[in-house]
Amino acid sequence: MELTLTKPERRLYMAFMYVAFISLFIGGLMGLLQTLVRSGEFTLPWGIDYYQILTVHGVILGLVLTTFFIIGFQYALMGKTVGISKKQLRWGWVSFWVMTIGTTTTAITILLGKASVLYTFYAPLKAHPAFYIGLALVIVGSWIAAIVNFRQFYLWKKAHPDEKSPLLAFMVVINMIMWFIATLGVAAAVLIQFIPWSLGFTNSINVLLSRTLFWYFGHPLVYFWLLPAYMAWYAILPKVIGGKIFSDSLARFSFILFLFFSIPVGLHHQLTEPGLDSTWKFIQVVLTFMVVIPSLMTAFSMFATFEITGRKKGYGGLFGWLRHLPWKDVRFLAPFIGMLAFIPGGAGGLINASYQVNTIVHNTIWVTGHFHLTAATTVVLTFFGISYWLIPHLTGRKLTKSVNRLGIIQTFVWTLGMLIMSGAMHIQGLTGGPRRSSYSEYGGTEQAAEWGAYQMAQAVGGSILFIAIILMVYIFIKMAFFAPKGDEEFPIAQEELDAQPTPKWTENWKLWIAITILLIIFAYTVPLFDVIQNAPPGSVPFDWPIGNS
Ligand code: HAS
Ligand code: CU
Repeated sequence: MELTLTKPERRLYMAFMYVAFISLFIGGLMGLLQTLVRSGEFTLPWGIDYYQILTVHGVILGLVLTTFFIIGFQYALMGKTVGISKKQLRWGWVSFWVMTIGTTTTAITILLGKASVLYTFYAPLKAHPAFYIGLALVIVGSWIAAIVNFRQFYLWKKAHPDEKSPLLAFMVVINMIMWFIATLGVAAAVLIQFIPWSLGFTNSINVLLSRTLFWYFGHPLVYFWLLPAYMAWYAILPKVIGGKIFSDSLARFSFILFLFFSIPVGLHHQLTEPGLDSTWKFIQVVLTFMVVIPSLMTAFSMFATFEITGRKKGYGGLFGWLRHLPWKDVRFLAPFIGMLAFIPGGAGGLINASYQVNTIVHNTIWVTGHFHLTAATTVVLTFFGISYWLIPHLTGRKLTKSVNRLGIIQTFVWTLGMLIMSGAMHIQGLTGGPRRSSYSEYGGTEQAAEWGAYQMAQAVGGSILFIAIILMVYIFIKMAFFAPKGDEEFPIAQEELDAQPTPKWTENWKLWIAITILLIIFAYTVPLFDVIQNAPPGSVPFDWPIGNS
């Protein structure tokens, strides 16, 4: 059963989208500037610091664009499948404003040059207290959204005692449980460590503890981005291509596995860090390979959906089914290219996670290449794919042929830019090129010319990407304000009529949360205990110089 979104609802969901697309523009502009600086051909004007724009880029795209888009999209999915009450809607607005005030506070500190600490805000880099307070508000706002979603789901379950929950609502709840448990780590670091330290109440900070708490959150953060894309792949794309959901149970089971294995793996970002025992690093490496499984299940499920739908339409042969796919429909094309990008993107992830191999790529610009394939291509192209129907649906307009065509061009421009930029990053990373660095020269060695070429390629890719961003912002404005009035479909796929019923155990929430917590306790108790117990006295009692300021 699908519900109709009311006018007040649509306004709330659109509010999140406005912030998301404004962020896309600002963050994308910073990305362009970064690649230009790294090319060695351009110096930032007005004394602006490289690390300042790098911080804007990471925070605005990695944390703000994603969180706003995801929470807005998830609210829309919940409104469509289980409904939202007037009271919940009010709390929805509270979540929006708390997040927006937090974002603004953080943004101001970065723009004033008081928080050039990058999106990971590693201590001993120190920002103005308002930076951390703003971040804390964004997290609190997202918690309010999580609680609203849980409540929506709970009330629906109570009203429909013997029915299975709508798949998309189930997925949203999983993602928000994961997010809630994960953000406890970063909230602890911010509230207990960073805020007192930046206010001057304490004059030292346990660096390793803060980084460990950050990555306890940082890995599930990337799955918090990925899962909404998977929601669209599992439950929306089949409708767009004229098919059915491949397997409701498989989709639910893969999300449950994501809940279990997304969190107890953060140490794979700290494999080269001293002070953490290698046994526990190894254990988390093994758990990281566990979290690959639900992605492989997803790949399998996507192929199956495409093939079954194609055969039903009468396309035979080994690859005949590829031909039936609606290549000219941007709602399909953009996410599909996202999937393609995830093949090398995921493979790169496996390389990163392979413990010793990590020493080759860690802290090189290879990692930047990796997350521009996964986050900035797989996830972002899927989010764009969603926007092409969601924005007009929310504003009561139509996705016109010409916007569709522009969207296809946008998708290709984006893909081309990312191929060039991310490809050059991967290669330069393998030759040791550092990440998080404005270095554009490598003093007098034979690598100078080679790196110069890669960095030039990154600037070319970055410029192409910026054109794609301008196109996307234009498309957004068009769909939000100028497209002809009409009713754009909110595509939600159905199961086959003769599908096997989904087993009841998939909704054993208490058990899923208990297993999740047990796995976290198992993976993190000893490492955290070590880090606290063996902290050097008075870890870092000075202000770290930031950038070249
Ligand atoms: Fe990662 C670093 C390991 C996935 C994002 N990652 C990062 C950072 C970010 C990030 C932002 O182990 C940098 C953080 C920082 O600032 O330091 N990553 C992995 C692994 C996976 C993975 C094992 N990462 C992601 C995703 C991200 C993301 C998803 C964002 C959305 N990553 C690492 C590690 C590091 C790391 C280390 C630390 C590196 C270091 O040293 O600092 C896995 O989840 C990947 C599994 C995925 C697959 C692919 C399945 C393919 C599918 C597509 C099917 C295609 C179809 C179409 C159906 C195995 C589902 C086909 C059609 C045809 C016609 C062919
Ligand atoms: Cu990770």
